[in-house]
Amino acid sequence: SPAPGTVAQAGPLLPSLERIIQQEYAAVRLPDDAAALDPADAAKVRAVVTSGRVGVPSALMAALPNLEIVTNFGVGYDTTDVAQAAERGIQVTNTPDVLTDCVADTALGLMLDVFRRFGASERFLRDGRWESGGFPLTRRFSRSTVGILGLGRIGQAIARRAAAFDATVLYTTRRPVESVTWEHIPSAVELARRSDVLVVAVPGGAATDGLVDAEVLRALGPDGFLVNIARGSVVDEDALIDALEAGEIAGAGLDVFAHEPHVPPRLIRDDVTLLPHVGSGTRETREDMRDLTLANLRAHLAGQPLPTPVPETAGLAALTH
Ligand code: 8YV
Repeated sequence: SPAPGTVAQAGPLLPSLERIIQQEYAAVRLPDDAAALDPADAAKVRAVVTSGRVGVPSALMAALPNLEIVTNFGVGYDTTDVAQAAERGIQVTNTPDVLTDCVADTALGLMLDVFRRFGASERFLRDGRWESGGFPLTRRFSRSTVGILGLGRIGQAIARRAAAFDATVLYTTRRPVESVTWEHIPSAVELARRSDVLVVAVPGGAATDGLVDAEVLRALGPDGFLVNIARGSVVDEDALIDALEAGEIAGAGLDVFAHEPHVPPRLIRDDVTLLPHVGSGTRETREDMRDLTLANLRAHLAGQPLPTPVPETAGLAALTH
């Protein structure tokens, strides 16, 4: 096994993952502030295990001169500086596929809840309000039009589930996806205009920052819902609050926020379903994510091909070895 200090941990991890990397590799936890890193310790680090919550941002990566790989627990890796990684020949891996079902299930749960208001109606019952009258009528989800922004693995899994509810599925991506029959809509504004619910399923990062802005929300309209299971950064959160307060959209279902774990108090409304970023949070999926994170780490340390490198660094192995 590699010398102590070779494998390091950035940010908190699933407890069983932390335990395994401590036992197998004597992994050390890096300080949250890159400036606090001891240069001798930093020079030992060849692999960092992290999650989307913390990642390996520019300053931390720059402080690790011998870094070879970042194994990210999570499919999203927008917190890791992949541009610097690609530049320096550092591999980055993530955990695609294993969490697709649970994240898509979460999207469906949020969609059903914003249309049918199960959470709000349960609060109504618990508050003892049923005795004085029934809950107001809600909206039908089956046979609605579901617009999906981004049609990767998770977007497609959401589309298949929505299709089982006899929904009309539309999607927006930069280029139409060849292998699907759902209708491609070239712009997010047009997608929003045509949809009863707009579901955000694009990766986070600079390319999608603020993609769902005031104009998209206005296009969604007073009968339209927004669901976000991707990254809070994709939605202009202030514009969303304004749209909700002005009645420009009907409601929202959110698993992700711009500044987690901070949730703006003005978002805590009866027409918004709020979840504390639990999309992938089942025992089964988190264990699969842990195992895939470890499989990438072990493959790298054994000089084997990586199971799930991210596209930005996938070609590097061939170039540098
Ligand atoms: C994780 C996620 O909970 O996979 C992702 O991109 O957002 C979630 O599955 C998160 O990355 C863990 O911190």
